[in-house]
Amino acid sequence: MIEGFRFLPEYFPPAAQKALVAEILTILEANPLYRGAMPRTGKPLSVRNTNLGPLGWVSDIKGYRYQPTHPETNEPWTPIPQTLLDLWEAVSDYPAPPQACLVNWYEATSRLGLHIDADETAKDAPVVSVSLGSRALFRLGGLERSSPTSSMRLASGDVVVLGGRSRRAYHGVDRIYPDSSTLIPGGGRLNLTLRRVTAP
Ligand code: MD3
Ligand code: FE
Repeated sequence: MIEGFRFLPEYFPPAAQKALVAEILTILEANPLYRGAMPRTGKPLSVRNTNLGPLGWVSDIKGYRYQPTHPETNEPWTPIPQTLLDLWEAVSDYPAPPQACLVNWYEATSRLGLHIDADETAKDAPVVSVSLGSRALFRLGGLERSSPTSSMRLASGDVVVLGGRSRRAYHGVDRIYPDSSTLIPGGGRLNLTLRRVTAP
């Protein structure tokens, strides 16, 4: 496995997962999921998303960027919950708090093609990911699109820390296992990624 990748299975026990899902579902009322689009083509993304924190990652026909407000409500994003700030503090080994929490919502047929995360200027900060709900088949490669990849299932409560070289690695989600969890009413998968966008 590529240097800097840390897998923390079942970091959140079931009761903590339930509390976190409840908190996120409440937040989604004022901070709704929306469907972004691919830069240039405007093709709709397979995954709906929203953000928490002072900055949020947005993708539309004009490009990828971080911005302080929700693109549909034009309101500031809701602050990042304390549980997630505590997680960052515990696992990131980074001297400043995260500025963005991207919330990705996967339905049964959603997928996320192989990509790198390159829109953050704090290049030495890790990304910390939390999976909730249905399991996903996650694929992690290397620094080039042609690098060999390996696959693993991410289950509810799992945390992944992407530091070091893994931060620049290609990765994606090949599929969701829709009936693998009852955590989220109606099924589905939530992935939360904590990010530092600018150097402190
Ligand atoms: C490896 N999310 O939000 S989580 C993303 O399950 C993203 O929603 C996936 O890729 C998801 O950009 C994967 C694990 C993850 C997150 C960020 C990474 C792996 C990563 C950044 C760099 C390298
Ligand atoms: Fe990514």
